[in-house]
Parts: sequence; C-alpha cells; structure tokens
Amino acid sequence: MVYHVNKDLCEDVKNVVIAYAKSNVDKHVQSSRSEKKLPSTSSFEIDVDSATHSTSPQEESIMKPLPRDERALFQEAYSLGLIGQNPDLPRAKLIDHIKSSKMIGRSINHVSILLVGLSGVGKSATINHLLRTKDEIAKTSYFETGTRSTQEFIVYGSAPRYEVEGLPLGVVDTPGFGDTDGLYQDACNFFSIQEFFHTHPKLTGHYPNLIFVIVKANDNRFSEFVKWLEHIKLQNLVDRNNPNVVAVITHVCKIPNRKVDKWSKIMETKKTTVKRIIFDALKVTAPVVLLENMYGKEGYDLDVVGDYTRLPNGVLQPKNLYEACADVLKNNNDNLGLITLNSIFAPSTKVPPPKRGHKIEAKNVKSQL
Ligand SMILES: Nc1nc2c(ncn2[C@@H]2O[C@H](COP(=O)(O)OP(=O)(O)OP(=O)(O)O)[C@@H](O)[C@H]2O)c(=O)[nH]1
Ligand SMILES: [Mg+2]
Repeated sequence: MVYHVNKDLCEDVKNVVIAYAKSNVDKHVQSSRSEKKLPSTSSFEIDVDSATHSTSPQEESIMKPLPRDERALFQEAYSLGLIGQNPDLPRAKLIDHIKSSKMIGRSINHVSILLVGLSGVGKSATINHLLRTKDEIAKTSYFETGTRSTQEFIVYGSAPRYEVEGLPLGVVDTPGFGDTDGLYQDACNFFSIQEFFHTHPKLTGHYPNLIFVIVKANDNRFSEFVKWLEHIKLQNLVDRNNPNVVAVITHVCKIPNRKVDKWSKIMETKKTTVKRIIFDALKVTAPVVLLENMYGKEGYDLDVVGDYTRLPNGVLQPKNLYEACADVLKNNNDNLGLITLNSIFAPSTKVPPPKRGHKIEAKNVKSQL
C-alpha cells in the first residue's frame, strides 16, 4: 500500500502535518495509569517469574499461541477458573502477564519495538545488529537515504514455562527525517509511520512496548533532532505515564577511543545531552545506551565475547541494549513485553530468522519528479 500525500502540502507541509496529527490525537490511544509493582533491576536474565528457558519436547507439545483477541483471552481466563480466583497454572500466569500489559495500553498479542531518528543515524543497522541477522534484513545505505517505508520485521519466541509459543516481537524500521529530499519527503515519511499504526492489525490503538530513539555520536543536527522528536510526540506513541523510550547512541567508535577515560567522559556528556533533549521534547526519562553497529572485521573489529562484542569501555553490546529494554519493561509492569523479550534474546537463545510484517510505503519524492 502506498500512502500518498497531496501535492498541496508542499505549501506548508509542517503545519499540515502538525494539524493532521493533532486531529488524530483524540482518536488514538489513552492509557490508564498503572501501579509499578516490579522493582527495576539491570539483570536481563531475570524473568517476571524467574523463568527458565526449558524446551523439552514434552513441554513444547502443550504449547499454544497467544489468545488471538480479547474475547479469546476472556474465554481462556474463564475456562481456567481465573475469574474470581488465581490458580497457579502456567497459562493462568500468562494471562495475568497479558493483563498487566493490557492495563497500560499495550497490545495483548503483539509486542513491538519502534525505531525512530534522523536520516542515516543507523536505524536499519541497529535492527540488523539487534536481530543478529547474517544477511542485512533491514536495508542500510551509506550514500543516500536508505529506508523509504515503515516496515516491520517479526521474530517469534516461545516460553514453555507459560505454555506459549509463537510470541511475536515486531521490530519496526522507519524512514529518517531531515534528509536531503526536504520537507515534503519528511511529511511523507511522517505519514507512513502514522498510517502504519492506524492500519496495523494488532497494534492499532496501542502504544509500542518500546521506542528506540536513535542518535549518531558524531551528529550535530540538534535542531532537526528536536523537531523530529516534536513530530514523534504528535504521533501519540510515547507513553508519558509508563515511559516506553530507550535512547540509542550509534557510531560510538567513530569518536577516538585510544584513551578510554577520555572517550568515556565524552560519551557520558553525550548521554546527558541526549537524555535532556528527550526529556524536554517528550517529557519522559529515557535510559541511554551506546552502540557500535560496525563491530565486525569490516568495521572496528571489536572483541567477541560469546554472543556479544565489547565496546572500548568494556561494556558488552547489544547486551547493554537488552538490559535497558528489560528495565523499562519491568518498571512499566509490561510483563508480556518482558516474557517476549526474554524468550527471544535470553543468553544462548538463537534468534530465529525474522519475517517481514506490516509495511506502509512513504512516497518517494525524488521518483515523482
Ligand atoms: N561506523 C558506524 N557506521 C554505522 C553505524 N550504524 C550505521 N552505520 C552506517 O551508516 C550508514 C547509514 O546507516 P542506516 O542503518 O542505513 O541508517 P538509517 O538511520 O536506517 O538511515 P535512513 O533509513 O536513510 O534514515 C550505513 O552505511 C551503515 O552501515 C554505527 O554504529 N557505526
Ligand atoms: Mg534505514
């Protein structure tokens, strides 16, 4: 599906974008406040119920997918005797976890991570890094803007402890903002993100479980960054009551790092700046994670430690990113998000090959000229 923006928008695209988005705010999601029950911890390996990742064939044979909709969720809860009591059955625990995510406006059967940021900051490369895909599943581009659509890549996990399989995690790549094709292209990109969430079969009306705001360590497009954040705010996807934002600084090895102390100091300053800008624009506090996507032999040839690589300050990536995500999900009591993240990214779990999911093309201004 190609989402077209009328040519008249060229007159004053920004105002139209803002007005249109504002008119949709009321229709979109309103989350309820939830009590935060789980303490924040930086250990990624701790599951909501200290879950193990056993995969014995016997356990797998009783596993089922998530309830397909709210009616199915209710029916299952009823059949388990969950209405009015709380038995200690695996699927009953699962339903409790789904309910905790539903309480804060997250989808009951589709966990999602949305990536946003200016053009060329490394959104697509971060997806490839996170999903550890050998092939470049999300197309990256060095010379010109790479991504011209909002495109989801889905991986599926399973959690035998809760007798659930096919737990979907949709990682959503988006076109960048502020590229050389100008304001009209920015508007088309903005609408493709908005349309993606308005038409997604499982995400419509829900907040993404996580939003990665990506910035580049050696980028000084601060005013564009602030503008983009303001646009993102208008999409009504940032949850101020249960903050779902994680900031990611990419290209970190581009900053000279022979003297690690100096590098670490520079990085701390950058982290503080990014945190402040995000807070000012989105009114949420976000953890900030450092990432180098060119970690292999063709790039900075970072030390490999198991499934991870080591940044100049010794921190393992993308473990640092999973841990920041797990903390956010725990703080929000977003337990379906946490089970799903753990089922896919727990140590020694092989990330399954991603499948392409929902997609909304952004009109390519250049190709129309
Ligand atoms: N050195 C270095 N290069 C990176 C990093 N992340 C991405 N790149 C490179 O930067 C270029 C742009 O990366 P992309 O992932 O295409 O950036 P994007 O944000 O998806 O770009 P658009 O889709 O155009 O908005 C590519 O050549 C990547 O290989 C990083 O952490 N370090
Ligand atoms: Mg891209």
